[in-house]
Formats: sequence, structure tokens, C-alpha cells
Amino acid sequence: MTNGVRAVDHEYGEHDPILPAPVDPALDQAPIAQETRLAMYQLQEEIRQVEKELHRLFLEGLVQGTSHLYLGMEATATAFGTALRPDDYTFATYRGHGHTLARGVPMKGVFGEMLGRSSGILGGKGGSMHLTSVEHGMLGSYAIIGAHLTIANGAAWSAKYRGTDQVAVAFFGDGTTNIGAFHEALNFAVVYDLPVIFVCENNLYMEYTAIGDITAVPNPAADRAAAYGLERIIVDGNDADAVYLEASRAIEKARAGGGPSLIESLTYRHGGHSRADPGKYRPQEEIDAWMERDPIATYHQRLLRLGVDEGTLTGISTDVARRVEEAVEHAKASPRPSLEASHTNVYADGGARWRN
Ligand SMILES: Cc1ncc(C[n+]2csc(CCOP(=O)(O)OP(=O)(O)O)c2C)c(N)n1
Ligand SMILES: [Mg+2]
Repeated sequence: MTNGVRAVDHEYGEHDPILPAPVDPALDQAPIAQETRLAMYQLQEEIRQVEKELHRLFLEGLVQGTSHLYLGMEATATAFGTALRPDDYTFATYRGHGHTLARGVPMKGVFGEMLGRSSGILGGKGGSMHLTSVEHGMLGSYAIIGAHLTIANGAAWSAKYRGTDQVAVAFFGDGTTNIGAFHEALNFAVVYDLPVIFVCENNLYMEYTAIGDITAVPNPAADRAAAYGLERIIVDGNDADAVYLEASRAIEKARAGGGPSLIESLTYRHGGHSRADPGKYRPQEEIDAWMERDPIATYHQRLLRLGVDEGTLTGISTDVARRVEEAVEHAKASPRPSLEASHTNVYADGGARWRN
């Protein structure tokens, strides 16, 4: 693939553009039902439109604090969200709005949370980097790099201990592969044969640093897999079908007692690391090439080739836009959390509700 990450062979801060691989034409024939594909188109549109709207609300001053958008990376969370069962577990990073929506968490609850309203999924007390919904199996968004990989092991271990065939999926970035918790979690998961899937969303950058500048191997996750006796898996993270096939394979393996998988999903963010970052450290040619290989545009073209008419796809986008607007209005009309609410969900009130 042309978009592997190089090891350091240049001055820090400059690098040649890393270009995306072309779409694999064989994926048109992948054994994925048409209704699953339409559902994945819709989910990618939902994530895209919610993220764009959140950006707009931030500029209006209605979303406070920073947040890390998932624009351009929608295919990975979409494909996993579609392949998972409702009782499975997801662990995401601070870039977790898409992963939350992909578990079926309603938009109203997400917008409410992002606007700090009592209608939010955490009553407006968590905000962007903490989106969690236990009832949807969304066991949290984590801002501490790598920490949630070990927690995902715990959830997977619990499923194994209880004899259910649930699986846990932990999403993380390329930069996270250079922190100790990544290696500890992989080793532990293999030793205890846990039903956990580690998904490295390699968007080529950790904050403002090109991953190749600070990593010993070209593919930060896949090239480490052998160290833990795992298969080397790299997938086109800008193609929902490609991710769906690998996700389904890993989930099936984990459910059947086959243990963990490590998947490196190659993708790219449309914007900077967080709201404050214009992303100027990336070569323009690289940005242009990845925008061209945008996951939704890629999927739109596939669906047209497979005989879906343009009107159906426009209808899906229009319906999503209407639901986004309704959810935003709902959030804006919702009250801020009460002062008393600051005393709930802390240890002082028992703090044990999450255990159930
Ligand atoms: C333990 C820890 N160290 C450092 C940071 C600061 N930090 C926040 S985001 C980030 C970059 C992570 O990059 P990557 O894993 O590639 O994820 P991406 O943002 O690209 O999705 C860092 C180093 C942190 N949050 N936690
Ligand atoms: Mg990254």
C-alpha cells in the first residue's frame, strides 16, 4: 500500500506526502447485504452531519471547551458499530462522537451533552471527551492515551468469566501505539485469550507530529502485532466495506473463543487535531489526495455502481439533516443541569449504580 507510514528519514517537521491507496474494486462484490450497506451509508452521513453541526455550534459559542472531530474517519466506527451486537462493548478516545453514535446512542442525547444541557446522555456534566452510554454498550470516551485499552481487557475478561459471548472493541490512534499501556494491554489480552479487538485508527498524525517521525516501524500497530503472536492486519479505513469485513472476521473469532485481534485502519482527519488546530503541518498534496478518497464519497460511488439510485441517497442525507436540526433544537431548548446535579453521580451518593 502506498499509505504506510515511513520511519524517520528526514528532518523533523518536514515529510513527503503520504497518499491513500486506491479503492479496491473487488469490494463491490463483497458479500454484504444491500440493506447493511444502506445502513452504513446512513450512519456515516449521521456522523458527518453531526460533526459538521458541532463545529458550527462551537463557532457560535454554544459548545464550550475543546473537542476532537471525527470528520473524514467515519467509516471505521460505522463498520464496527454495524458489525457489533447491541450487548457488545465499545471503548473510544476523546475523538469518540462517531463511535458513540455508531452504538445507537440518540443524537438528541449527544447534542444535549455537547451543549452542556440536562438532556445530554450524562446530564450535561461530561461533555465531548467523556461520552458514555452504558445501556448502549458504549463504555466510555477516554482522554488518557492508552488507558482504555486495559479497561477494555477488563470488560472482555468479565464477558469470558461470565460465559457470555460478548466482545469488547477498543479504538485508539496511531500515537497511542508508542505508550506502554498499548503493549501491556496486548500482552495481557493474548496471555488470557480475551475476546477483545484493538482497532488502531491510523490517521498518520498524533497531535501535530507525523507518526513516522516518532515510530520505529512503518505501520505503528500492524508491525507490532507479531511481537504478541497476532496476525498483521491492515485495512483501508476509508472504505466501510473493507472495515466491515475485517470487523466481522475479528468479532466472529473473538466470540468463538479465538482470542484478541489487532487491526490497523488507515484513514485521515479532514481537519486539525482539535478545534484549536488548523492542521498546517500537513502537506497540501496529502490533504487533497485524502479528501479525494473521502469515505462517504467512496461509498456513494459504490452504491451507485451497485444500482442504488441517487434519489435514495439524497433522501437518506435529507432525512439525516432533518433529524440533526431537530436534535439541535431539542438541545438548545433544554435547561442547563441544576446546581443539585453537581452532587449526583459522585462517590458521595453511593457511586455504585454503574456496576449494575
Ligand atoms: C497519557 C497521555 N499522554 C499525552 C496526552 C496528550 N495527547 C492528547 S491527544 C494526543 C495524540 C494522540 O494521537 P493518536 O493516538 O494518533 O490519536 P488521534 O488524536 O490522531 O486520534 C496526545 C499525545 C494524553 N492525552 N494522555
Ligand atoms: Mg493519530
